[in-house]
Amino acid sequence: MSCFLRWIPRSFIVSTIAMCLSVGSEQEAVAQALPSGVRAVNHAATGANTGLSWTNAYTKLQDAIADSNATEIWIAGGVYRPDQGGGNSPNDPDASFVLRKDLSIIGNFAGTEASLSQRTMNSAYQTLLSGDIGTANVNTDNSHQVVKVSHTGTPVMTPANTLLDGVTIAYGMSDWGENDGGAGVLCDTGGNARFNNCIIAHNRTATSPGFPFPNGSAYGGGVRINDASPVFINCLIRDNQTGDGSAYGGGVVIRNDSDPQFIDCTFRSNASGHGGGLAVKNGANVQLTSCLFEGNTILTSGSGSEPYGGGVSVDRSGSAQIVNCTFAFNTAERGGAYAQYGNSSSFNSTIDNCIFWGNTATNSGNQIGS
Ligand SMILES: [Ca+2]
Repeated sequence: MSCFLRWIPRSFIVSTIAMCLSVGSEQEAVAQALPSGVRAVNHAATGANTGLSWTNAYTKLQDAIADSNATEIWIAGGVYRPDQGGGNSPNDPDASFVLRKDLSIIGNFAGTEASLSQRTMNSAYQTLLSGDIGTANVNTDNSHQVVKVSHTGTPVMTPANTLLDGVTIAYGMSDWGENDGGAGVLCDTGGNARFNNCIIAHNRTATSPGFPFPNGSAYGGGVRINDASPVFINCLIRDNQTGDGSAYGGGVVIRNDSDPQFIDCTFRSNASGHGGGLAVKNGANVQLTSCLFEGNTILTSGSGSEPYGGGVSVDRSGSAQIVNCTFAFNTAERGGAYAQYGNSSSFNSTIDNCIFWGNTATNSGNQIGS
């Protein structure tokens, strides 16, 4: 090659390189089609809003979800709100991003990738599904549930056919009794989706909006799972909250005929009346594998009853299989890390190969209480 270049005039080489650069720029400007079934979303796109390429990406995530031909949605970093696009009304707190069977919704793209394998989980491309609609930084008008999923009929929804990956879900604000909790994510009947690499943070459920929260029933600040068995892998669930009193599950509440799994997840600084990090109720089961519960707490500022389980609470009709988990610096009145309570004397849970360190309880059971 060096012999070949030796006799070519330098000016020819320079002009050829310049031409190549020019052609490259033009190709970059051409909208490259994405794999079949993939729809692109980029809030900053200025193209045809078809979702068929990054250049022509949908600017609203709801428009991509409404595209019935989409099997996979790629979202470039930025902020997306559930009241925008897809026929939703601006400022409507009942608008949610609704997952559906046979659809994967995947965030954290730079907005140039041609294949999923090119995505890097770079925080610069954080994809925020924000419930902070209406007046910015005021939570009383925020989304009641930022993300919802349920499914009836057959074939059933499974973690293998429904995915939400690489997004942050934040600032939901749910009223228990009216919107039924799960301000970040509500997995209702048959909503057996898979959540990978998600952050669920700063969501609130209370008997009425506002802060600090009043007493009363309020279930699931971050996530509510009801008659569903979703799977959460490598997710961070932090700074979610319910009210105190008879509230359950600052991070997650699991109820009724549910058997979800949490694998390699972190629960940090969540708070509730019971189960600051996670609460199991009404005969449900949970499988916790290689999870960290750190700095979750129980709220006792009001006339709270049974302020159990800073990290995890399980009522005696329910159960948990906890393997290879760490509980550190969680606090409660009873059972700083873990509490099982109720009228029955049965203990249905298993706790294997776990670390309990630095948890505290003001009444009884710094680590495990009942
Ligand atoms: Ca707001």
